[in-house]
Amino acid sequence: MSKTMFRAGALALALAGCALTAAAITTPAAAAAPAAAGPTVNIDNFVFGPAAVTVTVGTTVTWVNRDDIPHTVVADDKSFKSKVLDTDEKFSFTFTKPGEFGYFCSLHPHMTGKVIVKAA
Ligand SMILES: [Cu+2]
Repeated sequence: MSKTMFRAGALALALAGCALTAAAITTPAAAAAPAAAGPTVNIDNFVFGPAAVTVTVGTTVTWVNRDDIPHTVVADDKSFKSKVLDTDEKFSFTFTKPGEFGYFCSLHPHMTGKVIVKAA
């Protein structure tokens, strides 16, 4: 009797393990975006660094606030706009058109940067 129960428990664990494995395999594929991962711009001491990055069309740029005060990332032409980023929060934007995209921090407008997007 107890042996049977043990086996049933082991089978349940094995099935649970299979379900977890299947979920682990399925999730990243479903979340995969066509965009290429691109450079990271660190926001530190009221500076976007590097101040200018050059990417190709389809590249995602990620900003990370390494400062201990909030900042934002807002395009001059408003084509992208982050929420207020607290320390260690991130914002990503995928550039789909070539051009030069200046941006600034709406909380500290003297903070500026630029993304140069080249045709792929
Ligand atoms: Cu700021």
